[in-house]
Amino acid sequence: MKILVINGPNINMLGIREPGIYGKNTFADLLALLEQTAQEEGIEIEQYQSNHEGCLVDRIQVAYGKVDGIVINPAAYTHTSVAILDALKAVSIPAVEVHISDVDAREPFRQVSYAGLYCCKTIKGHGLEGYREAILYLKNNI
Ligand code: CA2
Repeated sequence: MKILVINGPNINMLGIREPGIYGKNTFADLLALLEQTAQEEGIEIEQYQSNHEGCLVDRIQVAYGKVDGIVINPAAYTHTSVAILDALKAVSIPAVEVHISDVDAREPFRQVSYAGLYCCKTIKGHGLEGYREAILYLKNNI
């Protein structure tokens, strides 16, 4: 089984500011968690992070026919990107949306998710652990 984990803009800056919202963990900690999860679960996990909407769309398209599931945190593009929603629909790969923070408890604009309209599950407010939960969900449900 192969899972692609996609992260949007500024996720690579985790741990640098706003620890009250996103926690103290860094992007390197997230990469370590993904590696550990892959080993423990005996699955292949590839990760991709970009600050650019079109690059995220391109990466989703490249996954067509090549991965079994997608875990995606589109970050700020969650709330704006019809292009990412359309890319997910186009490749039709089972996907789970992850948000590190509890977006429902934040500004109203963060309570809209375009990617979430496609995803079969959304995990929010569980910190980095949410990525592990999303991977396990895909492993057990696809
Ligand atoms: O909670 C999440 O995972 C978010 O997707 C994170 C995004 C935010 O725009 C979404 O509304 C919710 C932000 C990514 C990280 O942004 C940083 C901001 C300051 C310092 C470090 C990272």
